[in-house]
Amino acid sequence: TESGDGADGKAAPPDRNGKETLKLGFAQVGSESGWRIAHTNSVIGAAKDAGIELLFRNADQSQERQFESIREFIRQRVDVIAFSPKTETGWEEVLSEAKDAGIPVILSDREVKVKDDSLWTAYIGSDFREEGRRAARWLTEQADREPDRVYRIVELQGTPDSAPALGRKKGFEELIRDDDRFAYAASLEGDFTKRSGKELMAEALEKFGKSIDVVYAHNDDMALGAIEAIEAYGLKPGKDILLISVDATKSAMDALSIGKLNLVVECNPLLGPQLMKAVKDVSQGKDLPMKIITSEGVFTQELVKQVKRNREY
Ligand code: GYE
Repeated sequence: TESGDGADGKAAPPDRNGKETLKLGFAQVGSESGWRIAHTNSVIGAAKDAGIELLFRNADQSQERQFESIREFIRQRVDVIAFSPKTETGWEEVLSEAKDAGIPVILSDREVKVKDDSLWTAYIGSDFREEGRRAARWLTEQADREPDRVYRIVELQGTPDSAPALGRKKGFEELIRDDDRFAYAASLEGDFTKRSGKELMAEALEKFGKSIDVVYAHNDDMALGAIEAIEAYGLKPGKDILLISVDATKSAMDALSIGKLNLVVECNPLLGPQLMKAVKDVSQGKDLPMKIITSEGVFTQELVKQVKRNREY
């Protein structure tokens, strides 16, 4: 029709003919971890490669700031908004505003829990619950080799109410809950930083000392902090206490290769290229799958020797 409206009354997707540059607003959660830095670099690099104009804001782990950035993107009339939600909950209002403005929202690496799933268009990231199961699966295999032993676990959780912390906890528990070879000494709330891992581990050691057998950290940075606390306490990480972490950043792979970590579950931060493809697709009116899940594995001390050391992140 002359007005450019579709027959169903909905606005037709803009015909860009490559003339206009797509504008993407990205509200990053923070710079809390090595994973996050790699993710940020991937998003910025991929936008450049794809010729997409990127408005990038970093919220420093504040949900309020993410709200502000999303509202700023709406005012600036970006074509697509993407963000990495700090927590699962609390997004109804701001995402409704984006929907009312007709701006599609893509979730990069963390999911939200909202009553109305039409508030977001697609999720690109990992299956966190499966990551938790992978961590527990390895632990149960270790336990199978040493019958009659009980493993007392300290869990270092990521940011409260964040999708990765919830999923990694749930998946892990699923496998060990009904197995009396495993018991929690403590499950402590951290925030994915090395600092929180070190502080929480120091506290746990004060309380439980040598009775701790395993540390399950929801990310590498917290595990690396825990390693420092364990060493400061006079114990050997990876030997006196087994350590499991998630992400597989370079510094964790190094710790794994010298025996200070025992298992690293992979979580891929290089999500920029997939995001840019999704931004283009959605702007052309193409349907996107609701969930685009990254395929990942695990690294043991044996395996890490075989993988290339020149990791990108
Ligand atoms: O595992 C952690 C980061 O959301 C998957 O956030 C991401 C997590 C990642 O701070 O290191």
